[in-house]
Amino acid sequence: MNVTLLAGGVGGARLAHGLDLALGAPSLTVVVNVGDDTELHGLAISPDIDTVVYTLAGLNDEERGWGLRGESYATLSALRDLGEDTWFTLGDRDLATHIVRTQRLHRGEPLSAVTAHLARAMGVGPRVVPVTDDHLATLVDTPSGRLGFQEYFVGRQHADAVLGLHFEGADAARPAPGVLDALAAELVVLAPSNPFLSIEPLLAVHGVREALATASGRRVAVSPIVGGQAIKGPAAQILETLGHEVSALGVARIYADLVDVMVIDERDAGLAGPVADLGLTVHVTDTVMGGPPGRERLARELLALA
Ligand code: GDP
Ligand code: FO1
Ligand code: CA
Repeated sequence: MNVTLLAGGVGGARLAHGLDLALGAPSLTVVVNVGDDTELHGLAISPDIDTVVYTLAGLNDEERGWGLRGESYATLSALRDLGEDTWFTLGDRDLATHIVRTQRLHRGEPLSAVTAHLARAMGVGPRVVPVTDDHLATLVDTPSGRLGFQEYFVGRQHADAVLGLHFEGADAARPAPGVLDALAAELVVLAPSNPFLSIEPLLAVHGVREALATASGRRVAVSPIVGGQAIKGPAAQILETLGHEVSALGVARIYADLVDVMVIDERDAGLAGPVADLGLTVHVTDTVMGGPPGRERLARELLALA
């Protein structure tokens, strides 16, 4: 069975890993958000792509969710001594990824080709594809004004209220090669990623929302909200400030026109009725992915829904 996962960082990467274990690499395509991408120290950084690739390679730092396990920070410390801003923690080995990416982009390679090269070099089997090769940057409107994504998320620790989001470049951005084809898979899964910061920017790329809305395969979304809370990050706060219910039902309402099945956590079993009333099939299970066995189990349940 061909399966496509739409993914942000941590929530996306965990489920990608589960699907890789359950399915075997050649049948899996992971389409990844690039709205978080930024440039620092002259280097092109793609945090969600790297989180997915490092996780599939078994190299990621599980505790933090981003970056490589067992990192050292000698280069960052030297950059600080040279007067550079070092608020964004780049490890020595992680920097090698950014150097290779930057060098290949400067040579004219599209991000999708660079990502395929890096994934292959790290022994990753599934196809990992940025949603677009074009410029797409998430900007966050807050009471303090419009902030760049990493300034909001890392620089200010996502403490500002989110009043709105703007996806710079979305009007002109075209899906990367293979993205629209991947949406024709027998099973398309929306990862339990942040609906506003990870999934919305994917859908904002020209043709992606339409392709998902009319896809002939089974379309399944997994709620990132469990028991009224996000497992990590600002998803719950953003649901609230943007006027949505802070629950798996609030998420289901956002996805109702795009998916057939909503997977909610067993802690939220009481919401199964209201979610079904949206016209969705509801699957209730333990959606909290700890280690590899939990990820694989959830992935197998999703495959059975196709
Ligand atoms: P980011 O780009 O690193 O912020 O990661 P994503 O957008 O892919 O995922 C963040 C969301 O994933 C958060 O809202 C979390 O609540 C959710 N999440 C993380 N791990 C899990 C999990 O094991 N199960 C579920 N249901 N949601 C998760
Ligand atoms: N997230 C942080 O909260 N603090 C950091 O210092 C940080 C560094 C970092 C370096 C490389 C990388 O690929 C990701 C990094 N992240 C960091 C995560 C990144 O900001 C993500 O965009 C967020 O986690 C949201 O997805
Ligand atoms: Ca992200």
